[in-house]
Amino acid sequence: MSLKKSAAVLAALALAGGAAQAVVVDTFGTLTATTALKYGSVSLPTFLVNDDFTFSLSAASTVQSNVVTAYGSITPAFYGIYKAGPDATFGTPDDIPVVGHTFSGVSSPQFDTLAAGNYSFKLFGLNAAPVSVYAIAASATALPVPEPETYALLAAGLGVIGFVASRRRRDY
Ligand SMILES: [Ca+2]
Repeated sequence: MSLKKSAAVLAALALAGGAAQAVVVDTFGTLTATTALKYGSVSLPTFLVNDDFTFSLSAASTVQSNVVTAYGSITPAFYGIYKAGPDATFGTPDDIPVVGHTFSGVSSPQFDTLAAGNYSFKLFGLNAAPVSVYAIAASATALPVPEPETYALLAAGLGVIGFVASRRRRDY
């Protein structure tokens, strides 16, 4: 089964079970540059993993995340980053998907640039073993904020380019 098909199957399963409100399993709190780990487990084969891990960003950041199966097998699996939406509550229909990552068994670190705000990692997957344990690792690095001098330099640079361009037009 291709990744796209796997994601479609998972999305259908998630919708089928969507009547039940998603339960916030755990929270990272405010993500920082220090990598934080959260664990989840599932103990029934073919049972759908549907876990939420909320986090917040105090500034626009690059978020690094990865889901690793520590024991057993959760495959196929999908995790997305969602915003809480206008009602500020996770697990309700107005949640806004920001980005999604699919993996089968083994995943690789993902990097997403996000604005300041409240988010949730939403993990969907099928347990393919009697017992599976997974870990989600996440950290955030604030994006550099340009200093006023940087803007002044940029404006000066653009001015010089404009001056040179106008001189060239006059020369020809
Ligand atoms: Ca919501």
